[in-house]
Amino acid sequence: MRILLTGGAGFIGSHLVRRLLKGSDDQVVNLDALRYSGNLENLADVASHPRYTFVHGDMADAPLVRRLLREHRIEGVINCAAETHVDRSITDPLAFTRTDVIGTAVLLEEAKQAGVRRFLQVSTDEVYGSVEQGHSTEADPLAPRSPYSASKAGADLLVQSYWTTYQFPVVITRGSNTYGPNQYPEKFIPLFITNALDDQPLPLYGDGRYRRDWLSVLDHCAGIHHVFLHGKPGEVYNLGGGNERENIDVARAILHHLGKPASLIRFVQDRPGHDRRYAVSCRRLEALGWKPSVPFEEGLRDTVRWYQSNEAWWRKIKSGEFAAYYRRMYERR
Ligand code: NAD
Ligand code: TDX
Repeated sequence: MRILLTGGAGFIGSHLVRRLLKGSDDQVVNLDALRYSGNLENLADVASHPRYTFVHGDMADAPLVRRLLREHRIEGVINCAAETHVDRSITDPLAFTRTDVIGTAVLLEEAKQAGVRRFLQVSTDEVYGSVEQGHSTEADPLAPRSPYSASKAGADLLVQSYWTTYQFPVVITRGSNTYGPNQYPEKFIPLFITNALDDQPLPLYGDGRYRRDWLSVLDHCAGIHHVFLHGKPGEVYNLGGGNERENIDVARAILHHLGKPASLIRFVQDRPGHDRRYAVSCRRLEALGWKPSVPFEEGLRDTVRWYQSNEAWWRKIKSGEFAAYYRRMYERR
């Protein structure tokens, strides 16, 4: 299939490009605005692949999207691009409305007008809000609580409305917290690994007992690909790792893998509106034939090793824009 993927230079997107190119005859056009987390080094190994094209641009740019859909005779769209970090959404919420809501709206409308056969929206379990007990199912109401998750929920509602109103064949995946190589080090796991490697404090928010369900990026991409190929039009699919852990336990495991002391853990001021727990039921996607395959302990150990062996990748990031961000976010905590 000829696929337009947005956000392919980011963390999940770059793994997805590699997955789509492997073992199929898909053509992949990657449209990425190269915002702070977009990094072409993530794709160095596939840059000259004959079935891959990179386009530097914004998915909210309607004429550009229209031209790409036409010139490449695109049959399927996967929307992976977004502003993705909850802490940044607290200090700069409008950037999230612009990209996650307006950007998705433009892409969706252009894809419909071009007669695209498949549109997959990469969403998140955060749209269900904080889940005190049990597991969210796809039928649960959306109850987002941060500007990030509210923007993602807005996009989901728009995408679903295109099925209801136009029978435009959309599918949505709602993935849980994802980890693995090439994740921008603002996120919890890569931040804690790289800080620990430098013997810097690990800033644990609040009491550290918030719970997340960790999903390997390989499993996340396999799930997205599976839904893209086999999902029922108009349907939403939750995608979780089945690895629910308290943050403090993940922090301890990272320190253990690196042989660093627990004294590096620093309890800091909590994130405003911090969601206590996310947990999704994946029965629907399992019935469709997907299940996660990477045990968390193995996946975390391999991720720690990747950051240990790829210092040049993250060192460059942490000494650039990130350094000012880190001071802004953490010095006052
Ligand atoms: P990321 O921040 O690493 O990558 C986002 C990419 O989108 C970057 O390459 C960036 O340059 C690009 N981008 C941003 N705005 C753009 C625009 N207007 N036009 C084109 N490209 C643009 O994010 P990620 O963690 O890889 O997340 C990818 C997707 O998966 C997002 O939709 C996110 O909401 C979703 N998701 C992420 C997680 C997670 O834990 N990381 C979990 C569930 C869902
Ligand atoms: O410095 C930190 N200290 C800390 O205790 C950071 C950055 C995070 N945390 C906590 C907050 C969360 O409870 O760790 C947990 C994970 O935090 P993040 O990595 O920021 O992820 P989260 O807020 O759960 O959102 C992530 O999962 C769903 C992604 O960033 C989203 O893009 C995705 O949709």
